[in-house]
Amino acid sequence: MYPQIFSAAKDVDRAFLIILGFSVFILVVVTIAMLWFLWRYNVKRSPVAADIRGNFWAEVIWTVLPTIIVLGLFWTGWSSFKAMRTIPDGAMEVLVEGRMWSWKFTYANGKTSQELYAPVDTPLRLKLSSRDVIHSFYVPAMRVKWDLVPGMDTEVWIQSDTVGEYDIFCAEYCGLKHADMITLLKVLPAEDFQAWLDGSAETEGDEILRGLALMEEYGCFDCHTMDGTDDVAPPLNGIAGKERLIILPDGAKRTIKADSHYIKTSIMDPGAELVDGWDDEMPPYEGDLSDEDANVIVNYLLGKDESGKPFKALEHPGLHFAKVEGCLKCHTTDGTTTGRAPSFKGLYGSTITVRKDNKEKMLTADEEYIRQSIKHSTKWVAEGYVDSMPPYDDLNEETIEGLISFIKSLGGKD
Ligand code: HEC
Ligand code: HEC
Ligand SMILES: [Cu+2]
Repeated sequence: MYPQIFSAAKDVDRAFLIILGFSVFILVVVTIAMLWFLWRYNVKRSPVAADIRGNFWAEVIWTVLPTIIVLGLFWTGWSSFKAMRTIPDGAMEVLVEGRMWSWKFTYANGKTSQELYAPVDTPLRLKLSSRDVIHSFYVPAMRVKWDLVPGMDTEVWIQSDTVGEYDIFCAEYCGLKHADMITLLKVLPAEDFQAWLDGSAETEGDEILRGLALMEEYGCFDCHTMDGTDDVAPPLNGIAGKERLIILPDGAKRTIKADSHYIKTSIMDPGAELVDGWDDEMPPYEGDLSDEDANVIVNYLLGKDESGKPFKALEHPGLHFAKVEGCLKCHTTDGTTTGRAPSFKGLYGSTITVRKDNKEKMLTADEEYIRQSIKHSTKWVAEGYVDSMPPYDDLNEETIEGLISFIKSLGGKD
């Protein structure tokens, strides 16, 4: 059995052991009685069956005794159930969203993650909801299993007295990749948890997302793309190590390699090292962007985390959204198909056949169609697929824009 790390779960184990122990005891008693009757009332030993009618005490015993036993078993179950269902006041709230086929955890400060982080010795109130079909939130180490039913808000609570990592499963068959709905409950010391929540201790994915979020916040993508195409400014993907011909304020030209110093100067004081061929249009971010945030962006553009460890080469910002929102559980980005959903590659601008009820029509996958498909406000379903995509109508505009531009960057069929 998993270790006992949750006080309320200890009662569950106790109820389980009492009921199991009692069942084994009854099994043994009944088996012994049966064997004894076989031997004692064998036709050789008692050729004539006794005809017994009515026995007050026997009837009292077989009515009262089982009633007591059943009530006792009920009590052990009930008391553990009550402990699991009584959520302590002031428990930390986390929203748990189940969707085909991943989990999303949202904390009070708006931070989201795909693994459930929790501080040790702190009760968590988990508010469960489902985006699409019925899922079941199952944490064996907590002895907690509760259904997520679309349209119905439910909650459970957990608390761990030990730091560690524990499995989380979906325990309700929810379609093809149901088995992929595995993630971790990561119980951290309180300070580490706070640091994680405030975003200063980073995992690879978070670091990428922070750089990305900052760039979005400061409007960098209004002028720069991340997919190699020119906008009013040079694209920023793959900038690390690129040779740049720059113009210094005195008009002199120089060729340099884009390192962290250059990138930071380009952000804080763009006029100081202007890229040849581009206008001096970028606003200086000196004084606006804090030094720390600027470093996060620089690292993001260099493809390194804070400690200088490289993370996978810079990708299109929308790809991160696609990963975080779970789109890639069903869609691929390389033109292959999982059979579950059309690939994003080559989707943009392609002609596709969609159907609704028995009607069928051809249309071009333009921006608007992609946007509606994501929000799921069309009930038109791509030919050859079933309508298994969950609606994403609560994504914010930036995320949707990012997803659309990512799908566009993967090109059209023509
Ligand atoms: C108003 C449009 C605009 C905005 C907003 C903008 N930039 Fe720029 N950026 C430019 C232009 C134009 C250039 C090329 C001229 C130059 O070097 O200043 C440039 C150059 C750069 C360069 C050097 C690129 C190279 O190829 O060498 C970097 C790095 C950069 N910007 C990062 C950022 C970041 C990070 C942000 C957001 C914090 C941002 N930019 C916001 C217009 C913009
Ligand atoms: C559970 C699997 C699943 C997930 C998760 C999923 N999709 Fe889909 N998606 C589908 C299926 C199946 C279709 C085709 C049926 C239809 O048109 O509704 C589809 C269709 C689409 C289409 C229209 C493509 C076409 O050929 O008509 C777009 C665009 C799209 N999805 C984008 C997304 C984005 C963006 C996300 C993440 C925010 C996402 N999907 C998440 C299953 C999924
Ligand atoms: Cu599920």
